[in-house]
Amino acid sequence: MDLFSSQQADKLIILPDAYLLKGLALPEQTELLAGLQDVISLSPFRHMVTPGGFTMSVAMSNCGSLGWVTDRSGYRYTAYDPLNDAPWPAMPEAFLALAQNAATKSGYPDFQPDACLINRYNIDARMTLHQDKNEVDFTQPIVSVSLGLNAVFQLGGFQRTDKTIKLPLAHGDVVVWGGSSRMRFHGILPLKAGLSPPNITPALSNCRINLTFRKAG
Ligand code: MD3
Ligand code: FE
Repeated sequence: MDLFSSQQADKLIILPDAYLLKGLALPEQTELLAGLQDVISLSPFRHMVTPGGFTMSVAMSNCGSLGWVTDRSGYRYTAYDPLNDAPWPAMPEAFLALAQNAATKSGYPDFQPDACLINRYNIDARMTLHQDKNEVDFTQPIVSVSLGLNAVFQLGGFQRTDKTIKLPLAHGDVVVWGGSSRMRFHGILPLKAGLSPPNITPALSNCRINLTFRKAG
C-alpha cells in the first residue's frame, strides 16, 4: 500500500480538516488575475480601520453578495461597498469554480460561497493572529487562494496563546479550512520582498494577494 494512501499527490494534510492543495490555482492564474482586475476597478483596495482605531496594513476589497468590512463600529458583512454604496462586484466565474473545486477535493462538495474577501499585502503588511467568526455557519469551510509573493502563514490552536506552526504559502497555493480547523487562530507574518511570479501584471507584482471564500450569510 502507498505510504500516503489517504492523500493525493497534490493534497497535503496540514492538521485535521485543513488541506493544502499546492499549486491548484496555477493553471487558472490568468483568469483569476483578470477577474481580480474587474473587481478592483469597481471596488478598489482600501485600508480599513479596526474597532480599536488602527488602520490595517493589509488593503482589502470584496466580491460576491456579501463583503467583510471593519470600521470604528465593528467587524461585519455588508451587501454594499461603503466606498460607493453599490453592491459588491459579482464573484467572477473563475473564482467560484476554483473555490468549489478545492472544497470538493477536500470533502465539501456543497460549498456555496457568498463572500470573497480579497487581501493585498504590500511589503511589511501583516495580519496578526485572529479567528474568523463573523460568519453565521461555522460548519462551512473557508477556502483561501494565494497569489503573488510568498508569505509565511502562522497557524495556532483555539486560544491566542496556543503554540503556532509556520507554513510557507506560495503563488497558486490553495488551502481549505473546515471542521475542527475552522476556528483555529491564524495570521500572516510581515511580508518580505521576494521574487514575483513571471509574467505577472505590474499591478500585482511586489505584493501578495489572498482570496478567502466564505459562506458568510
Ligand atoms: C485558518 N487571511 O482574511 S488565509 C483572513 O493570507 C485571513 O490573507 C489570511 O486570515 C491571508 O481572515 C490567511 C488562510 C486562512 C483563512 C481563514 C482561516 C486560514 C484560516 C480560517 C480558519 C483557520
Ligand atoms: Fe482569517
